[in-house]
Order: sequence, then C-alpha cells, then structure tokens
Amino acid sequence: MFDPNELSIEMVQILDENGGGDEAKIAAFSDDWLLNAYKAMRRARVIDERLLRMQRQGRIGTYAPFSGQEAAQVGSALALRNDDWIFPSYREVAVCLLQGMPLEQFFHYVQGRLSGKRMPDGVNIFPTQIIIAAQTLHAVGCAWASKLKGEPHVSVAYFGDGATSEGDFHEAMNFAAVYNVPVIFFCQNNQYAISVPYAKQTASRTIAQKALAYGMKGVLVDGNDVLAVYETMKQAVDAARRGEGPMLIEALTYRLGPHTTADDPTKYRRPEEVEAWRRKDPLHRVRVLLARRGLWTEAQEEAFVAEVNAEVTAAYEAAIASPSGSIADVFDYVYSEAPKLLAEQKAEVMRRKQAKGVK
Ligand SMILES: Cc1ncc(C[n+]2csc(CCOP(=O)(O)OP(=O)(O)O)c2C)c(N)n1
Repeated sequence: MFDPNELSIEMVQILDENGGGDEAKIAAFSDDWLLNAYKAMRRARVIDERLLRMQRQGRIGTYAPFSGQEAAQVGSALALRNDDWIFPSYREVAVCLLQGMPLEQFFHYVQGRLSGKRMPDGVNIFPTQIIIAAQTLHAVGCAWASKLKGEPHVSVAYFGDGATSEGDFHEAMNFAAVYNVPVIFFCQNNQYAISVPYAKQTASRTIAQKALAYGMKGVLVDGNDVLAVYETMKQAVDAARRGEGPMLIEALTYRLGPHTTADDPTKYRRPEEVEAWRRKDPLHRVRVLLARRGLWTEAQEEAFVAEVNAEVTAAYEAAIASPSGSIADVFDYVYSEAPKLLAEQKAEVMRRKQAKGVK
C-alpha cells in the first residue's frame, strides 16, 4: 500500500529569511550575480507598486499584482536562455520583462490595446493566458515541436496553485511525461486562488508530489529564495535540454497584495498571516546578504528606485502617445472571414458610433 501522508518532500532552500542559510552554497554565487538578481527583483517591485497605483488613478485597467513573488519569477527566469519559450499567466510580469518584453508593451496590454498581446519579433513569449491552466497544454505542444524539429529550446508554463485543479494541467503533465518533451511546469503556489485557500484546493500535502503520478520528477522549492529557485530551475532546464524530460517545480510563495485590483483580500485573509509572510519578503533577505558583502548602500537603493520610476513614467507616456484601439478590433480578429451575425453586429456598432460622432 502507498500512503501519500508518509511521503517526505523536503523544501529546497539556500538563503533563509534572515539572509543566512547554507553558507557554502551562498558563497558560490558571485557578487555580480547577486546584484543583478536583486536589481531585477527591486525593479519588478517598483513597477508592480506603480502599476497598482496607476490602476487606482484610472490610468490602466484591471491589474494582477505580484509583489511577494519576485524571487520565484526572477530566479526562474534567470535560469533560462532568452530563446526559450515562455507561457505566462496574467501574473508573470517580472518573468516577461527579463525575457525581453518591453515595459511599454505591457502598458499597451493593461490599457486594452490590441498591440499589447503581440510580442516584438524574437521575443519568445506567448500571449498572456487568462484561462486558468490552458497555457500548460500550449507549452507542451511547443516543447513537442522543439523536440521534433531538433531545436534546443525549453518551454516553461507558469501557473498558480489553483491551476492544478484544472483538467488541462493533468492532461499536459501526462502528455509531457509520456512523450518526454522539454517542458518545465513552474507552479507559483501563492496559497490562494482568489479567495480559495490551498487546503480547499487540494488534499495533497504538496503540489510537487503530483509529479509522481505521471512518472515525472517534482521539486518543492522556497519560492521566496531567489538562489534556491535559480539553482532548482537551472537543474530542471539543463536536464530538459539534455533530453531528460519534463519537471514540475512548486515554488512556495505568497501573494502579498490582492488577487487583482478588483479583489479585497481582507475578506479572506487574517492580517497576522500577511504580516508573517512580509517577514519572509524575498527582497529583504538578498538585501541583507548584499549588505554583508558591502555591495549595496541606502544611497544606491534610492538612486536605483528613482531610475526605475523614471523608466515607468517614460514607458507609460510612450504607450499613451501611440494610437489607441478601436471598437472594431473586438470584431476583427476572431475569424479570418466574419460570420454574417458578427458582420451585422459590427456594422451596427459602427453606425451607432458614427451617429454619436465618436471615432
Ligand atoms: C478556466 C477558468 N476558470 C476560472 C477563471 C477565473 N479565475 C481567474 S483567476 C482565478 C484564480 C487562479 O488561481 P491560481 O491558479 O492559484 O493563480 P493565481 O491567481 O493565484 O496566480 C480564477 C478562478 C478563469 N480565468 N479561467
């Protein structure tokens, strides 16, 4: 008999919440690597906080903040090559920025412009997926194509804990393992699917252990430890590139803010819980480590934050200066030839717009 409660899955951690931990492994990370990772996380946090404020000011539409999840996103993205394929959900802004998405492009997306979903040529990021878990199947298909064509790319599906309850996730896992394709399933377990807590999502102790049923390797990693996430992801990506098959990574983390700007998390989370996770902030521990090595001062922090704020303002201004979308876009890009009903609806909307004198 097999008792899942007897499974012992240890969480990979290198840098603990106080900036200490496995000193031998920490020493293997160079000053440059640490500074680069910290700047990517700080940049992401500043961008996230600005976007949240911009939504409140009515400058952008609904937004899904990711503060608290920077280490999971930055650590995993730093382990990739920039020609690997990314299949993001709506929360992976830090991953997309590191993989080459221009910040202005993201403003197009959150302002509802058609151009927002189309990445520049050479940026291997699929359009943001809103349908929970659907991108897991797309990633497997892409990885299978890479394998058949003999290309060296790895595909990565990013998703949350809630996505593991969808059929798509299980179909994707099964197919990936059977066909041994170079795909990584990267689950950011931020412990809530909107208001649904982990305990109501699954009876499995970990998400990582779900890999077992598919004959795939699974790993649980401290998602707030950028060093451990990087190391884990690097091993997974290198193995997939060598043809050793897919892997499921569960990065245990916490969403510090609301699910989206339309959500009020105080309705379903206790303040003490949020406070406990604030003490595990992924940026804080790296900052402590940088200070220990004498690499980063308060003045450098201030200058860097000002630089990112200027970058955000410039990207926003460039986006609003570009042509905005039209209501016609809603009708034009679903079918190559519009069915009769859709064509009639479009004609009516355009007639009404003209009657009102709007463009
Ligand atoms: C198939 C599907 N069902 C329901 C929704 C509505 N919905 C949007 S976000 C969300 C929660 C997803 O939670 P999780 O997968 O844990 O990701 P997180 O938002 O925490 O990053 C749900 C149910 C959806 N977008 N798609």
